[in-house]
Amino acid sequence: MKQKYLFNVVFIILTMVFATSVFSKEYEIDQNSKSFKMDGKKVEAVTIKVGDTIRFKNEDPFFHNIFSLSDLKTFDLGSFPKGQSKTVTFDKAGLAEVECAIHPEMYMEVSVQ
Ligand SMILES: [Cu+2]
Repeated sequence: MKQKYLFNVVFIILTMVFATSVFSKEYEIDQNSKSFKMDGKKVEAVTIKVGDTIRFKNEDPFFHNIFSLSDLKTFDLGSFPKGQSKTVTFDKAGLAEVECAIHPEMYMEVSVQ
């Protein structure tokens, strides 16, 4: 009886992991000319789904430090140079404001649905 319960728990966890890996997407948002860009175009807001990941990639010849103080997702990626990237996975629905600690003019919103 206990073994069957354990089996079911493991099965459910594996199914969830599989579903997340198949259906979640990774978006790349570049830091370029002190702007957030996606596919070469400046973005001030993006809409993603719960479970999706954003890869923040620095394409500028100087450091950026991407962070968010939002209730939805608080993170601080630290300073990183050109060519490096860091990822953030958004696991709840809501709105996150994303900024750069070095360049106050950099700002974008991530809407997680
Ligand atoms: Cu910056």
